[in-house]
Amino acid sequence: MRNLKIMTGVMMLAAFTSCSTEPAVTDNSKTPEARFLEKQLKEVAAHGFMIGHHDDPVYGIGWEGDSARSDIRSVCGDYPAVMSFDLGRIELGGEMNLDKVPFDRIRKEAVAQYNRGGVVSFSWHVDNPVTGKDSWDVSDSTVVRSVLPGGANHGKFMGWLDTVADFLNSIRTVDGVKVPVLFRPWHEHTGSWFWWGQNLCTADEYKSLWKMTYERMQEKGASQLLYAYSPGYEPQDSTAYLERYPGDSIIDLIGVDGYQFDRDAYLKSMDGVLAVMKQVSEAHGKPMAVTETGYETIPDSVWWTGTLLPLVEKYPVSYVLLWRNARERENHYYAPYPGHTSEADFVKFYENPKTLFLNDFNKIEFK
Ligand code: BMA
Repeated sequence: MRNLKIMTGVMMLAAFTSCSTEPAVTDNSKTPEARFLEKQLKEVAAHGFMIGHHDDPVYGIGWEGDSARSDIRSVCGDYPAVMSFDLGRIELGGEMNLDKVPFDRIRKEAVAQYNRGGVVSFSWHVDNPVTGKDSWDVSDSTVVRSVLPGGANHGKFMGWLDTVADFLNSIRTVDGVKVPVLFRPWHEHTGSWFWWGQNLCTADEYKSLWKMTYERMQEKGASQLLYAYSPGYEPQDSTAYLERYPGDSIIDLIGVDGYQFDRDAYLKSMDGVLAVMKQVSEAHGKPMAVTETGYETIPDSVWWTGTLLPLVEKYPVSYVLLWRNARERENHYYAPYPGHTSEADFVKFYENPKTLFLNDFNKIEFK
């Protein structure tokens, strides 16, 4: 019965389309490039999972600002298929983000990554608009409420959103095409370490923050954006995972941010949340990804093939993104660099057919 209904529907739609002089219905809320990125994110998991790295081409261990350099490429010969950057402090109008990366450089690298066929994502560690301190300032639990319509900081915050939209709209190819990006604000909200976190606002306030963000981006014409929902690994059932989900009409990809401290605890939490995400992904028709992960300094020489690969390959994950290789903070890195003890294992990980680096990703033909 169900199949019969679907067939009838398909036939009616085909008949309507062939008789109609109207162009085929398209999703005008997204540019063609954003729609193609959406397709890639959905279909890539049938081939394997892309590898991503935050701030990959701008600095690494022992270097900064070199042209076309990447710790990941230095180790395995290829760039990560996904590169992410952070917008934190763009709202203040400065030239550099919170990690002292110039926004001009970020723009250039985002275009370069798009031109080489890769994927670009942005997080936003936005300052606390009430106290003027950073994202991690959780001293006041009325901040989200205060930026929503009617709140004391609403006007100021809309200006901040405009700054983000203007920057993202300025990331264009030489032909003027806006580079499609996966925007990932309001992340790790299931913990309480950011001013938009679990104990700092209600579920309704959090969802309103998303809706307001999305609507402002649309008003500003930033229709090249896709949106990622990225809780931490705290939720272990779909009710908890979706407690603050802003809705299918806003979100394009569901994610999780989770780091290893203790191996067993990491595997248990990640397995739990990834199994939940698989159900949510199927029920909501959204691709899923490990939007941030890693093991700081990688003090396990076989972590790549001994922990990360066996964990992730069980699930239909589109990408796994490693956090940054800080050049200004000792022992704060998540990808190997030449000479690191996990280098040989990372090369094995790279050679595994399931891991998709830039060249692997470029070989996939998207239907
Ligand atoms: C954190 C750390 C910080 C950094 C922030 C934003 O996880 O890496 O040093 O400032 O992300 O990139």
